[in-house]
Amino acid sequence: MGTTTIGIICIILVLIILFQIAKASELTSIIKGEEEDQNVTADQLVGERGSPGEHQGNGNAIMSLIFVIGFLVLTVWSAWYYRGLYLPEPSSVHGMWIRTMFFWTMVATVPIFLITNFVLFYFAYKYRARKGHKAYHYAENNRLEVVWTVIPAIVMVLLVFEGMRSWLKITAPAPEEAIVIEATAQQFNWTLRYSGADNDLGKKSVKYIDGENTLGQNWTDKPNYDDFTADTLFLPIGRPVQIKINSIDVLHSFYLPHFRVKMDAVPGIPTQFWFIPTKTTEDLRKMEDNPNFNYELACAELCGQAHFNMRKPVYVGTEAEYNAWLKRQKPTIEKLGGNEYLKKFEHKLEEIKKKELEHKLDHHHGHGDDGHHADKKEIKSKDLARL
Ligand SMILES: [Cu+2]
Repeated sequence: MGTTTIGIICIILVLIILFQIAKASELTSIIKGEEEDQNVTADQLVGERGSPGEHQGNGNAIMSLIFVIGFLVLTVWSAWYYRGLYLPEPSSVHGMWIRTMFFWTMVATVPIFLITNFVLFYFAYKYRARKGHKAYHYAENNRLEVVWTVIPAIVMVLLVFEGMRSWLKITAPAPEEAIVIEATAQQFNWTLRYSGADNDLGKKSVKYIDGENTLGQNWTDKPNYDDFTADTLFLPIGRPVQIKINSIDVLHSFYLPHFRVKMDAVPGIPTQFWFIPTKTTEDLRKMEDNPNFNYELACAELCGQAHFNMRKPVYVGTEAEYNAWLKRQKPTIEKLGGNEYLKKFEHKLEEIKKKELEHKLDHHHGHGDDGHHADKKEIKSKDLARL
């Protein structure tokens, strides 16, 4: 979906809003005719409620004023008090776009939030029931309604438009030269598989998963030979990285908070995300004035009892550091035992094929009508033989 398409959709939505306003103001002018002489005095209200007196009205009014002032002051204060816990400036290219979007969303919404919440409670205080005060019945003001509908509608459309534009850039296909890494989620661990020198991940299937072959790699597929798994998500600065995300049990979420990367890991539906790291771990250590700082990969989906434990260290280094690290990594096939293991795997493949064939035959035999008839006939002939 291109930018033009989104633009057209936005215009259509604005037109629908304007049409709804026109219809609503038409309806209110009809109702208006039936709503005259409904002004009520505070005295009448007090009388109807059985004279609770002015005290209760005052008490509630003052409480709501205290509540809203306390609430707004605490909101602002807590945002300031916890400022040290906020994430540092994003360490990725698209992270900066997301930050800019957050900034403008806050500019558009925070003042409105503060003003409307204050006014809501302040008016409850200001217009409390008092003896001798007559409530002024103010039914409608079309111009005012148009203003407070159209302005927020335009602001919202602009925010959504910018959001969609960024989202399309972020989720666009990864560049050819991107380093391809696979992240497999399971309770409660991430397995990171690098695609190796060919930058191509070998095929895998749940059929092949066992104690040794934990990802279920298909060892007849050559691109698997140079694939390796790593305990750290090691990335070079400035290079695009594509993460192919999948899960072998429940829902998880691949989350790199400092890079503003977050994507669900869904069993059966592979997802992906690509990004460019812009700050090394060393940069962050200096920025945060913390020599022990480390980036982190976390699971952001409450996936079970040890969900909190589902994390991996992330390290962003220079290109030279990355190459040196690559040299130290051993392909999975080597760790499994090389050719010896490949022979074992071939054997396993044959067994799997045999089982599949047996299963197919079983299936055919058990459910086919002919099978049943044949069984019955056999029994009958045996019985006859006995007689
Ligand atoms: Cu998880």
